[in-house]
Parts: sequence; C-alpha cells; structure tokens
Amino acid sequence: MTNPEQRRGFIAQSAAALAGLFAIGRASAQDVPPQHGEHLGHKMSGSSQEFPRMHAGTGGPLGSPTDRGKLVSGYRGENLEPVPMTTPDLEKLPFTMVNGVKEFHLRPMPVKRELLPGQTFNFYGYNGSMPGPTIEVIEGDRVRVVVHNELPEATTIHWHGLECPNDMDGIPFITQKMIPAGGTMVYEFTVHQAISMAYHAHVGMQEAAGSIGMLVSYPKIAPSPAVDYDFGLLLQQFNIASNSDVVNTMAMDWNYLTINGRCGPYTTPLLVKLGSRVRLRFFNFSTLHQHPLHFHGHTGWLTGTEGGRIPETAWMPLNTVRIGIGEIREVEFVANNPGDWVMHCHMFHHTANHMTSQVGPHIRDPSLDEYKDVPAFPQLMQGKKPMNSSMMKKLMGPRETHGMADKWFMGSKGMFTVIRVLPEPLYTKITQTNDPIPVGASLFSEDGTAKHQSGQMNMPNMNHGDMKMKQKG
Ligand SMILES: [Cu+2]
Repeated sequence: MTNPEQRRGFIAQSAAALAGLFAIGRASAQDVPPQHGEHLGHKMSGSSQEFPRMHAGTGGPLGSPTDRGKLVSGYRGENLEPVPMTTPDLEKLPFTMVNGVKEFHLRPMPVKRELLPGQTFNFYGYNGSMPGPTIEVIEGDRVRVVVHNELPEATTIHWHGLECPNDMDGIPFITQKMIPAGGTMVYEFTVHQAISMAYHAHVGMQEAAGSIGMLVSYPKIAPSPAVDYDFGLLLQQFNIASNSDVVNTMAMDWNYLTINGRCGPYTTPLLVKLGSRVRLRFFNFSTLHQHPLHFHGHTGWLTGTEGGRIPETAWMPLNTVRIGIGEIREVEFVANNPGDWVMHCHMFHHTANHMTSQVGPHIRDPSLDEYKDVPAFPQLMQGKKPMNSSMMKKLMGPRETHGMADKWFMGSKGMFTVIRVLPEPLYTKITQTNDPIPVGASLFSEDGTAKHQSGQMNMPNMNHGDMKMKQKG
C-alpha cells in the first residue's frame, strides 16, 4: 500500500494537478467548449495556429507548435513537480527515509492474481502483487532496496535501464551470487536518470512467471509541455492451460494478455478530463511478443523510450505505438475528442481471452448451432466459467466504468482498455460523486451532444443470459 505521508512533499498529488487550472501553455489552444454545429473544417481555417482543445482537430500547420497538439500544454502549469504516474489496478511500493536514503523492502514471492473475475491463477510476483508494486524515485535520490527472497528458489533483481554500479545490476553469476530462498540482499545506488524503467528477476522463467514491476524515476521539474495525467501500463502475456491454474512458462503461445496484471474487460478504464494533456507509458515485459498498442480518436506523439525523453525535433506522430519486448514507449496527446475510446494491442490474438485448445462446437453457445455449417463461423467461444452476478459486479462496480454503454464489457478482451475523455461536469460527477450516471452518458455525437442509450443505470444486475450475444448472419 502507498503511504501518502511518505510521498507528501515530493510529488504533487493528482487531485491538485487536476484542479482545473488554466495554465499558460507553450502553444495556444482554444479553451472554450464547442458551440453547437462547430466543426473542424471551417472553424480551423480561421484559426490555423490554434489547437482545438474541446473537439477533434489538427491544429496548426505541419511542424508548427500546435500541429496535432504537439506542444500544447494541459491545464496544469509549467515548471511544477511532475504529476505522479497513475498505475491502474496496481499499488505503489511504500518507502521510508533512513538517514537520507529512500529505503524500500521488496519481497519476491508466489502470488495469486485474478486476471479476470473468477479467474485467479498462480504466479511469481512481489509483495503480494503480480506484477509487483510500482517503485517511484526522483532523479538524484539515494535508493536502498532490501530484497527478502520469499520464493522457494534463488533469485536476483535487475534494474532495467538504470545506470547503476556494476555490482548492483542483479545478474546471477556475472555480477552477483543468487539470493537463496529465504535469503536477503541489499541493493543500493544513486539514481541520476529521470526515465521509465522496470525491475525484474534476471532469471528468464521467473520473469515469465510474473517477477516484474515498473520503476519510474521522475525529474525534479516536469518536462514541458506539462501533462495533467501520466499513466503507467505494464504489458504481459501468459499461457495458462484450460485445466490449470499455474502459468506455464515453457509454452510458446499465449492465451492471457494483460495490462497491469488484468485482461480486458477487467482493466480499469483511464479517466481524463476533456482538453487535458495525457502521457501514456507502455512497458512491454512479455515473454515473446511485441505489442502494437493502438488508441482511438486521437493523434499522439512518441515522446520517450526506455532511454528517456526524445528531443522534440524527433518526436513522431502516431496512433499506434509498437512496443518490443523489454522496450518502454511514452506517448503524449491532448484529449480533445470526448467519449469512450478503446486502446488495445492490434494483434488479433492479443485481444482475446483464454484462446485455449478447447475450441469446438461443444463450447459454443448452443443458440448458434444453426450456423455451424458456415465455414469459420460462428466464433463466439464460451470458454472457462460463465460470469455470475458477483463477477459482473467486479466489472460494473468501479466508478471508472459508470456511464459507459450498456454492454461495454463485451467489446473488451485481452490487452484492451478504455480511455474515457469526459467533459465537465460529467468527469467530476463520475470521479467525485455517487450520483447515478445514465448508461451511455459518455458517448457523444459529432455535434458534441451526449447519446444516452436509455434510462437504465449501469448496475451489476446482469446474469449469464445477458452475456450471450445473439448474432445473426
Ligand atoms: Cu499484443
């Protein structure tokens, strides 16, 4: 668990970051909500240097500061401490200050993780979590990590991307002896970088079993243009057989694809306020695959890698960022297009859950039998156990999902999540009140009006029958 006392004073809390301050940006942006009927074409032609903060649009000419929002700041002011990285569905690792040293205690151990409601499996992890809790430091920090090995076997910890002293690098036999089961080792170093990193066992199959966590070193002052939100998303893949609850690290194919240790639709959506600037950090620590992460409705800029921040002149515009294994990619964009936008790996097998060998008519929805003579159709597999109401509550209960479409969860699988770009006051209503939110409140038409689907509330009252989609050829 994160101890706020320990963190106070060095990182501004996100609440403060989101106070709605209209900061002086480096590039101009329209801060007014769109008027009815105001759209890209004619509006932009009269203000080509401006970037539309409240609706989709490209901004200034190619190469200009507002080009696709490139240097358009969020609402947050410049020259402030960074906003802390939000890690959906993952905790931060607490620390204590000991004579000026930031001291963490990291416990490699077997853990259970619920990848989807009702689907809990056995992994390796740290401090009860898979992936491990995120470690946060600041450039210049003296850091001590006391590792208490609670695994049934020897391990090490490697600091991925850290320019540390050689004997702190965590490589078995080459830079250190392994930490035996039940053993302890103290890693200590000064962090002079301000980059996205990771920590993991430098024992391949342990890493494949989940021995990995994010490690972020913040700069003392946030880089410009300032972002309002900073999300850390750790990508993994696992093979778990249909008759097993243990990850199979020897496999060569994969049926569970996760973001921060969960599969869609159990991945908690990312909520951002319309007009804010957002940073996404993708950490790919999968065993064998790259992930081309694709986000909808917006264009972003590739602003950083595992090597740190890229000079602005070399930023690339994109909406799909390919993250190779062991790579980290940072993308920034201005969230100016309201609505629920999916973000997912674009490898089709990575947007599915438990694609195991139990494929066949016997596991398909019987109501689809009339189509069974159609080649390659239907593809609606019913694997594993159906969800009951308590499992549905896990999906529909979190406030981050309130106001989404009626059956949104049926459109999210595997390495898949949703970025919800919410105008005021809907953002505040969802994040800070218990007011009921109409189903579909965050779907918007081109003219900016909300498309409420019905008067239903987004309540976890679904039964298995609702999970079965009737598909007609
Ligand atoms: Cu993928």
